[in-house]
Amino acid sequence: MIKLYGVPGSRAFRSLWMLEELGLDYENVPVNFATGDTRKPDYLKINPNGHIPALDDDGVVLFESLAINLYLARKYGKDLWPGTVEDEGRAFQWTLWAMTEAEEPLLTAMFHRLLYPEKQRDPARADDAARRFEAPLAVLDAALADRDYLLGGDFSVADLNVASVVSWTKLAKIDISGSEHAAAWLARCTSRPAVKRAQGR
Ligand SMILES: N[C@@H](CCC(=O)N[C@@H](CS)C(=O)NCC(=O)O)C(=O)O
Repeated sequence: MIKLYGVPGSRAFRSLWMLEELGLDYENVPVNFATGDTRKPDYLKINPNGHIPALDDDGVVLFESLAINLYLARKYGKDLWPGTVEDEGRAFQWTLWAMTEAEEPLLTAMFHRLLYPEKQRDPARADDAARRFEAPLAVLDAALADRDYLLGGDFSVADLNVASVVSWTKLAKIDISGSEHAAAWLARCTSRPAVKRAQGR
């Protein structure tokens, strides 16, 4: 039995989304960062970093949300895994891009506009982060100018991994409607039924 540790209101959502896309039977163990569960000794045996999500696939224990998704798509997702080595390269590229180019500015804006208590929020830091997200957003928008999805005509693990990070624009109060290709692509990805199912876990 596959076990996914983490709650939907966290980066665990990314892997819940993947599990729902794949239609796999799995148990969602609701380890919650907000209650300190992630730092308890039993959980640290599963993910010594003390973060969610973590996956246990019949003894294969993995951390890092987007790596978990690559693994799941490679192992179980005939339609979500790229059909060529070249497209695998593109899926790795976009996955690492999401983590290194997009995640930090979005997270910073989200914390300073929404998640921190009012007193701790710094509007200047939020605005700076939103500005820093403009360059990666332009890259994403250009990549989607002639295609519906990152690898071409079909939704793949590359889209899921990037969209699960870029969807933070909503909570970060960053309006991407001016980047019409990226905005339309994000709407296509996030309107998939698996997203709703993952949110409802
Ligand atoms: N790069 C990691 C980051 C995981 C992460 O930081 N998760 C947060 C929740 S969104 C967490 O577990 N925080 C609790 C803690 O660090 O104790 C991933 O994508 O899986």
